[in-house]
Amino acid sequence: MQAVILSLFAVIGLVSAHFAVEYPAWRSDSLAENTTYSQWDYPCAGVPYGAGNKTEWPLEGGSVVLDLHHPWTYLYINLGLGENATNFNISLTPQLLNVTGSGNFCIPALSIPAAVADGQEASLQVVTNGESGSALYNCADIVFKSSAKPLSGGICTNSTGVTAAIVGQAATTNSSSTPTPTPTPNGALTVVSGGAQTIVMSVAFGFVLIMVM
Ligand SMILES: *[C@@H]1O[C@H](CO)[C@@H](O)[C@H](O)[C@H]1NC(C)=O
Ligand SMILES: *[C@@H]1O[C@H](CO)[C@@H](O)[C@H](O)[C@H]1NC(C)=O
Ligand SMILES: *[C@@H]1O[C@H](CO)[C@@H](O)[C@H](O)[C@H]1NC(C)=O
Ligand SMILES: *[C@@H]1O[C@H](CO)[C@@H](O)[C@H](O)[C@H]1NC(C)=O
Ligand SMILES: *[C@@H]1O[C@H](CO)[C@@H](O)[C@H](O)[C@H]1NC(C)=O
Ligand SMILES: *[C@@H]1O[C@H](CO)[C@@H](O)[C@H](O)[C@H]1NC(C)=O
Ligand SMILES: *[C@@H]1O[C@H](CO)[C@@H](O)[C@H](O)[C@H]1NC(C)=O
Ligand SMILES: [Cu+2]
Repeated sequence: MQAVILSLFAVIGLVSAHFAVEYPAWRSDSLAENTTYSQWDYPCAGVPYGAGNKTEWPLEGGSVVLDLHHPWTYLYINLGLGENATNFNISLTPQLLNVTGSGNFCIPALSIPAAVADGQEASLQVVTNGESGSALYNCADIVFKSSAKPLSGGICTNSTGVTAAIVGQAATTNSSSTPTPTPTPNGALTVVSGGAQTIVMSVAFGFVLIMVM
């Protein structure tokens, strides 16, 4: 399988080169040809902690600017608290995004579903994947600062034709018509949370619903 991926990649070459994190500053340019970094490598493309700079990020959530190179990509962004975090177990994109188009994509302010204090060190893990399911990774190191502000205007833009949609939510339906798994009185609903994936199993209903978030 890996051989297939590698040979495909060799054919496609660097022309279809993955993605870049423009803001906050990524740990290192994982696309540079003079390194051993590879965006296929979990969790941070093989770039060691400490290789890059730390960006001050607002406590209430900051901006993320990506340069995407594929026609479309699934995107999720995870947060790991602490220095040299290896466990990126806080999802900042609870709903999987399908970003269509290549070029700049900016999320103006991602909210943080955890209590963070001024000076808290953390790392962002940006994950993209396509149809095959194989993922690409990049990390950016941040320090939460009450004085930091989200990006405004100019730097935070979406290139023409770059749009995002939440996977599984058709444009014609609204949230009240989205089916929601309901727990049964005897508690047959089990929620297993692990990393970026949440698996909801309802044994009583006789079906398994897997949501990749
Ligand atoms: C790789 O090349 C870039 C510019 O081409 C340079 O800035 C960087 O220092 C080089 N890195 C290594 C590890 O040689
Ligand atoms: C870190 O910031 C310094 C100063 O702005 C810059 O020269 C250097 O290239 C940055 N390092 C990385 C890995 O981006
Ligand atoms: C970060 O953690 C990894 C894995 O535990 C370890 O190998 C590495 O030396 C650490 N790096 C720093 C700068 O502490
Ligand atoms: C996330 O991982 C950290 C470090 O392993 C751990 O201390 C923390 O309890 C975890 N948080 C959640 C919500 O799983
Ligand atoms: C994601 O977007 C691409 C391009 O617009 C589309 O072909 C694909 O079907 C979408 N995937 C989902 C799950 O909506
Ligand atoms: C870019 O597009 C996404 C999804 O369509 C949207 O949420 C975001 O606000 C846009 N960014 C800017 C700077 O308008
Ligand atoms: C959402 O869908 C429901 C059921 O189809 C409908 O009753 C409701 O008015 C819709 N709400 C909005 C805001 O469109
Ligand atoms: Cu690529």
